[in-house]
Amino acid sequence: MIGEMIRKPTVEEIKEIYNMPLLDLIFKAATVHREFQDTGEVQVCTLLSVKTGGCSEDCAYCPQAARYHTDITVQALMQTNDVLDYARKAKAAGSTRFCMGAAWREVRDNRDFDRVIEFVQEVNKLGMEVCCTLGMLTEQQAQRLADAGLYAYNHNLDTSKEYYGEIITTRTYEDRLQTLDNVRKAGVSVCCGGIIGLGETHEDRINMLYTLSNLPEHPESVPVNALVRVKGTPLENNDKVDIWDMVRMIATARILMPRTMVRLSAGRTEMSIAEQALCFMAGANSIFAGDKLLTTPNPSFDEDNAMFELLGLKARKAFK
Ligand code: SAM
Ligand code: DTB
Ligand code: SF4
Repeated sequence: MIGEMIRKPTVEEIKEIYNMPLLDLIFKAATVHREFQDTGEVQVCTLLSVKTGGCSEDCAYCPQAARYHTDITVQALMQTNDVLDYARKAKAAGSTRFCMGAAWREVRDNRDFDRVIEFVQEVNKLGMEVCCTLGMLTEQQAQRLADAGLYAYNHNLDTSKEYYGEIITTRTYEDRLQTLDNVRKAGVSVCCGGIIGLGETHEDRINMLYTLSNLPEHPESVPVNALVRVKGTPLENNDKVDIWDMVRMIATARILMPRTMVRLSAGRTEMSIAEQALCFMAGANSIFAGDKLLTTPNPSFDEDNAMFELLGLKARKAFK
């Protein structure tokens, strides 16, 4: 079974892959990667937090939740021109996907949403893949974003269904799945993944991979984030994510979802080039570039360009 393209794997099958001896797992993932993807290419995405902090939710990892006392500066929704300046700079630095994030529980049908629609229209005109992550969406809101030119929507499951309640209590796993369904129905590309390092077990990670790979269609992209431990959040004292756990997670995702872009997401500032190279070897083929994620640091464009040069990687073209 291992090595075949498994469309809807069982938990047992995923467990078997996830628990392979590490070097065999990396080899298997690298083989699948070579069969289904162009291994010389990495998708370069840039994030911008268009509305920062003051969020009503209680996601235990998040520096933007109003109830935790973190060092971020709360900022209302940005102006269109400022967003466009940033998108142009990202494009000039080699980024092909621009993802706008808002610290909202859900989208509301108000003037702020009208302005986000304008962001989407304008960034789309720059020839970049436009992505948003704005919290929960109805089908109508997803359709409005799609009509404005939205290419992808990011909405993470974050962890397993079983562990979810330990991390977030202000919304349910079912809410998340409903939004993913609404995005899919609007014909928008789905970006959905999770975080490791929240205190979850290996079983939770396997269960999250089960949910992701058993969605009606595999997400087009799966971000794998290592927890960024932010002072003031309940998880600030968690252990640093072990690089081998990151590699195991990426490799399993690659084998389960061969056609998906697997993104080495948050946590790269704490990884060496050699460690990131292992992640690419294990099937990661996308990163967030630019010196900030949403509110926390990320390697600079220059550092990443030097890494690409060293590893012989090229940025993937938009809309491929
Ligand atoms: N508010 C919207 C939502 O929660 O869907 C969109 C923005 S939210 C910040 C997007 C994602 O960022 C979260 O689902 C989570 O996976 C990730 N994230 C937030 N804080 C993080 C952290 N400290 N470390 C790693 N990933 C994080
Ligand atoms: C994703 O999976 N990771 C990105 C993006 N999707 C929105 C966000 C990472 C955020 C890390 C913490 C911060 O910078 O605030
Ligand atoms: Fe709010 Fe999103 Fe952060 Fe949760 S992850 S607190 S919903 S910004």
